Amino acid sequence: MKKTIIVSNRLPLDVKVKKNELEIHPSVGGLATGLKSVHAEGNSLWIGWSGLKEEELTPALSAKAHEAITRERCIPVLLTGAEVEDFYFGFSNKGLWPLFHYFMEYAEFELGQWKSYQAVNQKFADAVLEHLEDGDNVWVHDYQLLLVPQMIRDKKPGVTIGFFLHIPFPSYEILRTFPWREEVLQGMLGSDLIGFHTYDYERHFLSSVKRILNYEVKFNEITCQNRMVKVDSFPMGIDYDKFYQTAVQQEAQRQLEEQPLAVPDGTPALDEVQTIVSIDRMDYTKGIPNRIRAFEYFLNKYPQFKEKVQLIMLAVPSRSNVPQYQKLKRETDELVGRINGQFSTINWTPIGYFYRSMPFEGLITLYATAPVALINPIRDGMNLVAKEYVATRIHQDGVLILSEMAGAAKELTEALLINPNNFEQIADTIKYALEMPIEEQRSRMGILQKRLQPNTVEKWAADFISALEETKNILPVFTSR
Ligand code: ADQ
Repeated sequence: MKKTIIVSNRLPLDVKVKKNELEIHPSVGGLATGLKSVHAEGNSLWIGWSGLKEEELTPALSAKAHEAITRERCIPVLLTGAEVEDFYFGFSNKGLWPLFHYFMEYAEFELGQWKSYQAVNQKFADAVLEHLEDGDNVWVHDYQLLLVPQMIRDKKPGVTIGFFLHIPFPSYEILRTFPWREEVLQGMLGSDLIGFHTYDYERHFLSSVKRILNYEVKFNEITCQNRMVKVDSFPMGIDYDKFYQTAVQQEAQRQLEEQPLAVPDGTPALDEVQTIVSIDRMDYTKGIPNRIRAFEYFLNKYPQFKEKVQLIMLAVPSRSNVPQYQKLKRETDELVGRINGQFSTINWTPIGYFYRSMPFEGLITLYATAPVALINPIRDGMNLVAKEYVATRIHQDGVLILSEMAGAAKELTEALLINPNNFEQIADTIKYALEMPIEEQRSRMGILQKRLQPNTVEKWAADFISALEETKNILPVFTSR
């Protein structure tokens, strides 16, 4: 039976060696969370890195790890310590990640790291080729593997390959500064179908292909040499029912304990401390320092909210050996410390800050108990947290404040959209959100939920795969298949 081979940098399992034993956890992050439900359907093989370095493994541990990973229908690509440094932390996370998120001043490009990026992409392509059977679809994911589609195509010209980029695709003016711009575009164009979260990213890609490679672009189709490549947007959804149903179960439990969630029946009274929640990976693209500074600005501008509102920030540790991330962590710690030191009273701490991962149940409680969510990335491909917040609002109350720089803002237009650099606007919007009458909350949230509920992550994957299948019908005109 033909299968889908999912290829992503990380597997859905994170494996570590501790005291000569293996520790296995599910991976956190948007891509892993989204594709797990696709993989659960059973007709796929997932190829990626498990988080282990070659040097850490004794033969016994290696066999154990292999057994545990393959049991989950996953194939590990093993990386050396040097590859993790140069390909992953180096080229991918110090080069491509900041560049594609418009943080040009953070982007570093080193020839040695580029060579490692090429070599590791080849390792992934080889792993795919080893497991590829006739009729299989290959679905490659994200910025760490931009060269993989063409590497596979070089060896197997007839195979059907899809590529999805989970982060923004930058405008031509940004991409043209990149030393290996032709190579990454050619790498992606090894695909039959290239997907982005939004139409804007798609447009940026098409314009770069036209201007850098001089290929013919008609609507969303690119003619490159003897093939045609289709480009489209597929906004990723979430496992809506899982979030909604867990929130329903938690509320049923609260009712048993006679502590149901308080839902305002008019304009919110603010007689208890209200929480504003934010959840992200600790990443400079997520706007964490901006959020804290904007919240400080809000407390100064509207002092009547002191002791009435608490910002709860959950930040999951991420790429913590990259210097920019260490700097961000220090800056966040200092800002939280300074503001809590300045504003706290015996009964109130303005910012509750948690630097850790959190189990799923805890995430749901956080979403469900916060009347406001403040999601203000500086740039974000999509941002699933915003969608998860909407899905847990079972009483249709609650207000989502969302950065217009998140891909999700294109769909979630009934959220209160803000520019993450405009503190005045954020402060006014927080006030507006905290005072929003319940009727307006319900009307906005109701529309958001209606839009998100049917557009699940399963549908996203199914839409992508069926568009990929479609390419088989149009391509033979151009190819030798
Ligand atoms: P991320 O940058 O990781 O994803 P996001 O889309 O918000 O960002 O997804 C984060 C996921 O991790 C969410 O499902 C969330 O529930 C989970 N998570 C976050 N913090 C957590 C915590 N403390 N504990 C447990 N779980 C936590 C990348 C892109 C995004 C894009 C996704 C999917 O950067 O723009 O939306 O891929 O394509």
